[in-house]
Amino acid sequence: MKKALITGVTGQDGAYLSELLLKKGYEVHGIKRRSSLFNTDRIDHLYQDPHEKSIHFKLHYGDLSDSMNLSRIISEIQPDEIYNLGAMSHVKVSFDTPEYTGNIDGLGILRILEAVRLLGFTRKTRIYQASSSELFGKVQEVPQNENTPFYPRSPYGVAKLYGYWISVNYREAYKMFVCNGILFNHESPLRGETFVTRKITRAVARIAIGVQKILYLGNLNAKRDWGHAKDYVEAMWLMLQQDTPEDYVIATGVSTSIREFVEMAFLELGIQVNFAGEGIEEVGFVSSSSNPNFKLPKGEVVVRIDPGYKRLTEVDHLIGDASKCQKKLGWNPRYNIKTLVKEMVQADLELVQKNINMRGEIKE
Ligand code: NDP
Ligand code: GDR
Repeated sequence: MKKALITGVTGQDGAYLSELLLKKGYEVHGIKRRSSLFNTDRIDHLYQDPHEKSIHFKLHYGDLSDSMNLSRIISEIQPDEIYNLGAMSHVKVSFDTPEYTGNIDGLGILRILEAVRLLGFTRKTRIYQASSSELFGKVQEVPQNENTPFYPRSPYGVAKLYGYWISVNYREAYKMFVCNGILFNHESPLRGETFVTRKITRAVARIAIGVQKILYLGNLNAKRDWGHAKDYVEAMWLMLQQDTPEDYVIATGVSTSIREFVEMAFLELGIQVNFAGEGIEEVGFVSSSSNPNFKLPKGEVVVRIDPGYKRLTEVDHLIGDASKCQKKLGWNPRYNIKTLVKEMVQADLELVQKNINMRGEIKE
């Protein structure tokens, strides 16, 4: 039975990857941070009572800032594969916590690489590093592929740049099996609520039900290549099953603006939203509402701009060319932007409806 270790197991990708590896018959170990509240919502359905005899899913306390903790866990498990998904993953927040972001997102993978090397597992353990389309940052060419020059635009992007290159360096210097997955944005109903897609789908559901009035957003012009996390974790696994370690861009090849995403999400509930005005005066308003369950008055303003959500340096346009991965790994996404939006809006609607009590109040 193969053993995998996942950092960031409590995150969106950690949850989907755990499910995938368990289905494939792996023994899965995850590193979770100690927190004052439960932080395992996304993986609670995978939990197995540690008192049972044959357990295939185990959690270990740890942190990417703690080399000794990582070394001990790796030495105990002796994993065949390590997926380094742990990160301070919010681009805007990285401007507020640049040093911490550098420590975790940049040096975290170095600590893992060194632990594997010093423990003598360089031939045994294969490593996946969660690199990002944020490496491309300022648009140099469209679409972006494995040869597009990097130009990160945030402390997050710069930290991930270190993570990318140190992974390449250990592969070349020590002949370790390390792959960078340069993944474009991928979303799902498990996406954190402060990333823009989830913020939108959650707000759309709440506005439709009547428990929220306005969705405040920053830059509506940015374009992203959005895929589904379920598809993307499969690509991570495929990278580690090849004969040679390489880096791969994972993307859908379709980009959508934030404004278009908002329109699509409202439309999923039969609400047509149009935009008018410019800059921080721009608003999104209801132009028609066809679903009798979600009747919103025509002309009602439901989207406004809050400049506080804008970034000091923005990444304007990301669209990936995943032809290498399609050719070499045989990977193709099952979801497209329409099916992604549909699944996210419907999941958030269900969640809001479930959380409304008999008196019509919402419990968060
Ligand atoms: P999430 O934010 O959902 O999950 C991040 C995970 O990292 C959480 O489990 C979090 O734990 C954990 N973590 C944070 N800080 C530490 C730390 N100091 N030590 C150990 N673990 C820590 O991110 P995603 O699942 O969306 O992304 C997974 C990885 O892929 C990240 O590295 C991200 O940067 C990268 N990436 C993501 C893309 C995307 O579109 N989703 C695209 C490209 C790259 P906790 O639950 O306790 O906060
Ligand atoms: P991103 O994702 O920065 O691409 O990083 P995010 O969803 O945060 O932003 C996407 C775009 O939306 C614009 N935007 C807003 N963003 C947020 N969060 N909140 C808002 O209110 C808002 N309004 C407009 C942003 O300016 C941006 O242009 C994600 C993360 O998962 C990273 O970890 C990962 O590496 C990259 O995707 C690929």
